[in-house]
Amino acid sequence: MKLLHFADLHLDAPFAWARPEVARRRRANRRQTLTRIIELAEEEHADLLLCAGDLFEHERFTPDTVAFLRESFARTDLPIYLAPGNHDWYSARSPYALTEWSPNVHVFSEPRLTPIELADGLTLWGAAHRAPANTGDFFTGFRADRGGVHLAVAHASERSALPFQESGKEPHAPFDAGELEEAGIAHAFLGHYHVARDRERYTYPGNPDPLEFGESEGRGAVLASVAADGTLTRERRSVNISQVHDLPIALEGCHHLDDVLQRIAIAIAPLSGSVRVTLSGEVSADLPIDPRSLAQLGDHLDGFVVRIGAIVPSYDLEAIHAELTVRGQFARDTLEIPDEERRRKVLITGLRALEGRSDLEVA
Ligand SMILES: [Mn+2]
Repeated sequence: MKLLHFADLHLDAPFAWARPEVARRRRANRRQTLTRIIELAEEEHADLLLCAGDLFEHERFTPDTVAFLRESFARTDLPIYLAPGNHDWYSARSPYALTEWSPNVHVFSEPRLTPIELADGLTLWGAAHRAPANTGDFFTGFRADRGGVHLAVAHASERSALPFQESGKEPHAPFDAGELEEAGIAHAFLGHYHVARDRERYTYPGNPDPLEFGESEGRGAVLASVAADGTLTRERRSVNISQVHDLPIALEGCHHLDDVLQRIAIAIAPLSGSVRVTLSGEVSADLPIDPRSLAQLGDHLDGFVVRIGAIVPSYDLEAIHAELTVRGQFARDTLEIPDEERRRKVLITGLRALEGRSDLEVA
């Protein structure tokens, strides 16, 4: 039995950071990613396709997205099993309930694991979130009521992984990995964590198309083969459409704004898709770095975000030491500090405080 597993596509995600036309393009990319996933399943002669939740966002989906989903699923003979998550939770008003899906589509709609017999001796158990929050553990106390090999598809949070996943992730349908063995589940195909995670008894494929800047590599859809005894082999395939780059740029040696513009322009010239640059380094305190004035550099890109990182203003310390001013006197006073590194920190922090700045942390 060969299957393709994905999760967390988040169709109709808002991309609030982006201009409206860019956000629209990013949403279109997510649809293309689904098309690519279905094509991959067909090319690989998978027996079925699993989606472990957060296929779309219940708060934001458009009727057009639902029509797109319906048509995409109807165009293939592939059996498709959908387990609603916390973003696409199942209710009587959900597209899951209201859409006339083609016969190859099965939506798990119960808030507990229910079975589908995939083959003789092979059962797939799936469950649905029925609310956007406070969904309990699907696996605790569960025991398969029959023999054979048992697989599961669900949107759930394995507890030991919570600290490693994106900050602020809520424990939706939390469970402990040990519960799977107790429940007699050979393997659980899960969603919710966007960082890919492969363990003996469960798999998180990761979000198949980028949602955020700075996402780790290695996310995608997982092609898995399950042997008659439940042994699993799997490989992850990249299916992303969006190109997203997160680029740190050091501004050392930039003397004026044109230097900064040129340095950023050179760095982003070979890139396409969406780019976020984070500026850092010690530069003249007079250098006018305003993210808005740099925005047009990214006109050739789908999306461009400039972020000010650890920028430390440099000063002409020799000239300041000679000044007959309060800050000149302050600079001369710091000469009494014997440790050179400490002297530099005190001096720069003091100079910035005298300018009325509140970002006094010196790298
Ligand atoms: Mn989720």
